[in-house]
Amino acid sequence: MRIDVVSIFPEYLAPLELSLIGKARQDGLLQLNVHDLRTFTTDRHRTVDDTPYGGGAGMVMKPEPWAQALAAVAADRPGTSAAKPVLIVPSPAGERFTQATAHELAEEEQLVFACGRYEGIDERVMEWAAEHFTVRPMSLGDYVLNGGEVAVLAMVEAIGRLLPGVVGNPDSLVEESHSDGLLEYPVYTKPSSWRDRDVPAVLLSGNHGKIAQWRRHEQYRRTAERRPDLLAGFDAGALPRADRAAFADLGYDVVDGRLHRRPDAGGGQN
Ligand code: JEB
Repeated sequence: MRIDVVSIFPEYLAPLELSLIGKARQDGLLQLNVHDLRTFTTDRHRTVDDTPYGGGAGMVMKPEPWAQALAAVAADRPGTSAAKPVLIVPSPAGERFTQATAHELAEEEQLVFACGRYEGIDERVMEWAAEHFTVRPMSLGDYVLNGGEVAVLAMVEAIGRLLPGVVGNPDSLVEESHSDGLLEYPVYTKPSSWRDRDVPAVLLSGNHGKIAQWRRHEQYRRTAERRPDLLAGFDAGALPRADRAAFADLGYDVVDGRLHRRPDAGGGQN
């Protein structure tokens, strides 16, 4: 896979040289190029921003440097690729970036990330870019960042670790894909007793069936407590009796294969 990132703060992308992604680059699995948007300006002050039409706070990124940068990246393609590269534009107004998005994008040959700053990029850039790219405005989540760089670090790491050969131990990817959309179970390591706190005895029992069930029930408990929204999509159609009982203890009943919060259930949530 080839990834190009355009930013006015190329140094911000330095972490991509490290760790997993840096290793993938060294191993030739990932070709990553970071471009400084200011090198595509033509004025003496290398201007990338201007005041917003219609008024309002802050500045907006000018379109022409972006068109120059993106045209240069689009022209410099690996061979005669059929598909357009995907242009990902981090934005608080984008579609939510999820694990499913990461899997989709990991199948692409070339990804280009356009890191905005200020109040964002002149909207006409996204319209123009659709001639050369599949344009995807994407948001990391519902909070406000100062620019696209931090979002790109997160997205590139999420995508990069899915590329064949990048994650050292593919077992961890297999376990993830079996995770049913629930939160993960808690993990422990040695020593078995630490500052008067013991690892749950079941994990030392050697009973693999009981361990698997305990972990599943911990997933249910955590998800009900921290992310009850995830339980609406959970397939409870073929749950063992002990698992239905675990959900009943958490205040959830199974109706037609779906979990429903019992109206009279206590336990903190509204
Ligand atoms: C991404 C960005 C800004 C309004 C206010 C502030 C370019 N989840 C996310 N939150 N914020 C961003 C994001 C993602 N992905 C994000 C790109 C830019 C914020 N800003 C600041 C823009 N509009 C500028």
